[in-house]
Amino acid sequence: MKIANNFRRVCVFLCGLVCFTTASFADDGYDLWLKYTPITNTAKLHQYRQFLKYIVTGARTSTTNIAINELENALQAMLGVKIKSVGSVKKDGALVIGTPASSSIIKNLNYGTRLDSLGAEGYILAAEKINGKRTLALAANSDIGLLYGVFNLLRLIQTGADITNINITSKPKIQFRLLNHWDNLNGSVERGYAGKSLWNWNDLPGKLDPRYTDYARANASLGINGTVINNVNATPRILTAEYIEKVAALAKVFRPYGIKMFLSINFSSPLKPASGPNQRGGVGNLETSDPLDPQVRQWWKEKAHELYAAIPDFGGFLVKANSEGQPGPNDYGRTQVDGANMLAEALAPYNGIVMWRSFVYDAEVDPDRAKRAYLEFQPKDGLFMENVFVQSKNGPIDFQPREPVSPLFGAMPKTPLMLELQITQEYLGHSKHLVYLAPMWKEYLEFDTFANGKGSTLAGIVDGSVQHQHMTGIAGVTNIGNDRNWCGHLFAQANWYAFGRLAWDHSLPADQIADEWIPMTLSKDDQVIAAIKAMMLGSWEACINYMTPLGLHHIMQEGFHYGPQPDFANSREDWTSVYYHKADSIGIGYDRSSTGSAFTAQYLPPVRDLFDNIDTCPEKYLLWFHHTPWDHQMSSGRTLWHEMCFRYYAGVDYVYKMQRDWQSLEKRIDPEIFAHVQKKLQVQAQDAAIWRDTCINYFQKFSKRPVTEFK
Ligand code: GCW
Repeated sequence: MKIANNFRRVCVFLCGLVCFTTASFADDGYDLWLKYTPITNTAKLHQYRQFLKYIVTGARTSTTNIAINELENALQAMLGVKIKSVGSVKKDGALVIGTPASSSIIKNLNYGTRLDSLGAEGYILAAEKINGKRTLALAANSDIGLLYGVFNLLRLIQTGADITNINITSKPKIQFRLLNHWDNLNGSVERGYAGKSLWNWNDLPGKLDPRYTDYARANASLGINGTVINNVNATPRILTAEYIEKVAALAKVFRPYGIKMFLSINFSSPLKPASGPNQRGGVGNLETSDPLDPQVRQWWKEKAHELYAAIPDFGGFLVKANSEGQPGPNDYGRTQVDGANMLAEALAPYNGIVMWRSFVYDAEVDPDRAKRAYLEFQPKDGLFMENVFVQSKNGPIDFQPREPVSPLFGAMPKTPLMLELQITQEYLGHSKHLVYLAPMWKEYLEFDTFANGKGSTLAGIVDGSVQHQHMTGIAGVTNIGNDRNWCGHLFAQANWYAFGRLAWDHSLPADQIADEWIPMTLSKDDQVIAAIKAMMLGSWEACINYMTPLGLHHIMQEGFHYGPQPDFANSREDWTSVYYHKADSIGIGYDRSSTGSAFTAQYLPPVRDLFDNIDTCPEKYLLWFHHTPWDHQMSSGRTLWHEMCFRYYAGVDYVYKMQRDWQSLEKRIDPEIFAHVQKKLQVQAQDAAIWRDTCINYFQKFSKRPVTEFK
């Protein structure tokens, strides 16, 4: 990124010479939210210069070197002055950075219990008087904590915060904050819409793309502390000696940024090539991968040993088993618990963890797909080893534009559940649609499960406060690829950003996260910020409206999951669209109430009763839980059919409004970014209208009621 910055500076200079203009430079989006543009507010500039005249550090390590370099570069870019590192506090304006162990100045501040309670990753950032001099102190228990503190300080400066009397204590609410890549070893990315995989497997381990460092740096700036670099539909090859060496090279790049390496594994790995049930091929020498077979267990133990020899701080395994054709313990008549515990046993000596996914939907378990994961997993509560997470998607189906929260959360008090969110917009317009996902994640996180009485939010389940879990975790299926701007759509960067920020602190409001991201990425002009924030905040609801309003779901194009295909038919019933919407002459929606599939019974009261009754079910979930008559009265006074029409039109109109609002910012946004987003919005507008028209025309065949165009 430094190179990109320098390159840009040259471009700015040349552009200034040629055009005699102070207009902004062309921005290709590579620098994400770490642009460090000059502070133009003179009062703030003065304040920051007063407080940040020089840096005082203790003993240096690779991580503190990163932190100090980041500070020096960023402060020079933003404040226009060179900030030096010196040994002691002699005059006003020192930024003192250290742990009690590395810095005697920090130690003498006697933060004591305040620091103790921050764990390994938290930090204190406070205005202090040291030797009678005005000082800013950044203290942590570890170098990684210092790095996080540095990034926070730089965020505060980028967003124009007043730091005069600053006194911040911050620590992550969730322990494991991971990205999940669905990257294949051939360079493709499952559900990836930003180019190819970042990992150049052919060049590893010898050649390290500088982009790996930029990736680690961007994640560290958010507090993300681990990454699963390969697809859950995993090839056994990732566990060969050849690939372990490549993975170790990446792990080495990530390590000083506090990012731990994790891998998705294939359950058939111990098999010899093309053997066992269904002629599955592994990379071992065994005839079976039965988790209760002693040879198989030994194979995994040896593999763990080999992995930890190469990557001493390796994090653990993510596993998709007996799901969508992936192998698993069921192939041998064993349970998911048998499979998870075998791996957990192999990793336990090294403090590694297993993230065992609950994304299973075997049709034999129940006709209603929404019920299946709960039915398979909930009875297993308490049977998993201590170092096993059950990793569950936020909803019971599959990352739909909106889902009720999966009833598994709260129903497995003896098992740590890792929440899996999807940052990549598989069902929300890929990298073509501007959809800001923070409001969606907030809706999920704030959902009250009532698992331990009122206030048992999903966030509280995930952070362990409700059911007192000994380990906690959250994962985001990433939207990163090798596109120059990382995420395909410039605004998709906001989703990466928001995921990281919420993983650190799920109590942050969605609008506050936008308030951080916009000035760091697009503009520091208050009016521009307000306009863009308004666009972002309504964009998720709009997307729901033009795709799947009122609790509709899974009516996307088969496989592709982009456009609408409400008439999709298939021999596998739970893959058809009709299975999900159940439109007929009477009405539309899946009856999951006690008169139907009784999925509602998986929730705890009062949620169960709220969802079960069509009169109390929130309208946003209506068609998820109830087959609802076309003339059902909605709270708006409209009938269901008219409300559907209204929503489909409102959703598309919102996109038109975003187009107009963006257009009005033309002169105030970097021209390259402006044109990029303008083009994306055009596509979104066209495709949103296709969604609306296809769905309304299709559903009208059942409703047989006139279409009202709400304009
Ligand atoms: O949503 C579905 C996707 C698959 C994905 C699967 C999963 C990685 O369509 O592409 O596979 O979920 O989460 O395992």
